[in-house]
Amino acid sequence: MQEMEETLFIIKPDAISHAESIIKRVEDEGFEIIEKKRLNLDRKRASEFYAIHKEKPFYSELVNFMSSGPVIVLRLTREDAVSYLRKVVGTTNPSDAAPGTLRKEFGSGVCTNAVHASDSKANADKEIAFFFK
Ligand code: IDP
Ligand code: MG
Repeated sequence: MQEMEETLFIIKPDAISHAESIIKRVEDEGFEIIEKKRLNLDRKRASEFYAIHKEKPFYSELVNFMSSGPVIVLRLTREDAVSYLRKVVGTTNPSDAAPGTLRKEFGSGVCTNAVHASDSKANADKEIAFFFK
């Protein structure tokens, strides 16, 4: 039996109109929602959240996008939550993502890719603390 973990999931501004289907999909995959909130990230909070990417050429595009409208932030739990959710989400670029993944279904570009999922247990802990502690 695998270990219970928590991970952070975000429905990005481009996918907010699909929030209901996305949340249903995540629950159907066996995740439980511990906490959930809808909020607007201002530029400062979005920059802080993605600070790890501040040297990347797409950083300002990403910060603009993430502060362009409401997001829904979810604290999720499941066995093997971090890597399992990354599989459900799919690759960064929706055009490379496997059929059935959330980014394939709801993403429209490498920046506007519908959802965020923590990429490691350590980052999941940090990201959960960023929004919920
Ligand atoms: P990930 O979300 O799949 O972990 P990262 O490389 O950590 O991908 O990038 C964080 C976010 O930055 C992506 O989800 C996407 O929204 C955006 N992004 C990544 N690469 C590009 C790019 O080349 N152009 C524009 N935006 C990008
Ligand atoms: Mg990442």
